[in-house]
Amino acid sequence: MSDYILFYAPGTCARVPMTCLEEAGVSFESRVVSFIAKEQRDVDYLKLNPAGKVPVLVEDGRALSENVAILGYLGRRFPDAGILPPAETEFERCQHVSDLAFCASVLHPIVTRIRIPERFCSLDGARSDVWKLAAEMMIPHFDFIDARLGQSPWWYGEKWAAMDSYINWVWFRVTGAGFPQERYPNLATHAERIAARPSVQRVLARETAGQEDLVSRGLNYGFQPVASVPLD
Ligand SMILES: N[C@@H](CCC(=O)N[C@@H](CS)C(=O)NCC(=O)O)C(=O)O
Repeated sequence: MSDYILFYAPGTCARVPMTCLEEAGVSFESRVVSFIAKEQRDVDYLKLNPAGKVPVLVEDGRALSENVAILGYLGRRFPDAGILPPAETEFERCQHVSDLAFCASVLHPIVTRIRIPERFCSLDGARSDVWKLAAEMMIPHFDFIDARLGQSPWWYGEKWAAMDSYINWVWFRVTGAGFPQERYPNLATHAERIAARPSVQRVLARETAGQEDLVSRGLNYGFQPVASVPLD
């Protein structure tokens, strides 16, 4: 019997808390949610998270949603896992929350527009407009992140933290949707460091198993990339 259940879908932002659970070395069950079958809108799932989103972390029958809350909880619950960096003061702790919220509230909505622009337009041919506007919105954020990652291997210096996996998920998602990588060498080498972590390899194996389960049930999520649009 696992201590935790994590509801996730392959490739989604649930990869970040899943990585933290692996880094903490705790036993957890990962339960795949099919977006094609709209399982995130099932009555029972909405009882766990009324927003109908992954991730959801279940502990002792209680559900926690929203990455900032889940990552903050896991960071405090497993202080030796390095999920959150050390903080001397309440102000520093809140700065770390602010970093995670930057990923969740600023970057993630841009990711969604780049990945699934059709959710934000109805006119034929407007997908590429939404993609382009969102990609241009991402540029100053990536400029800032890339410059910071040029100063040290990880976001907070010499050690991995959840923030690194969150940034890497954003990078993985948008570069997988045609966002150009060339301007961001530090994000690219950071991605190589992330991929080398045993925790991440275990997460990818779980995602692959989940993906195979979806495919076997005829529930593969068919991603439709936008044809390449030059950025200004
Ligand atoms: N603010 C939420 C965002 C979660 C979210 O948007 N999850 C996406 C996957 S990356 C999702 O579940 N999408 C399903 C849907 O919108 O129907 C968090 O940080 O946990």
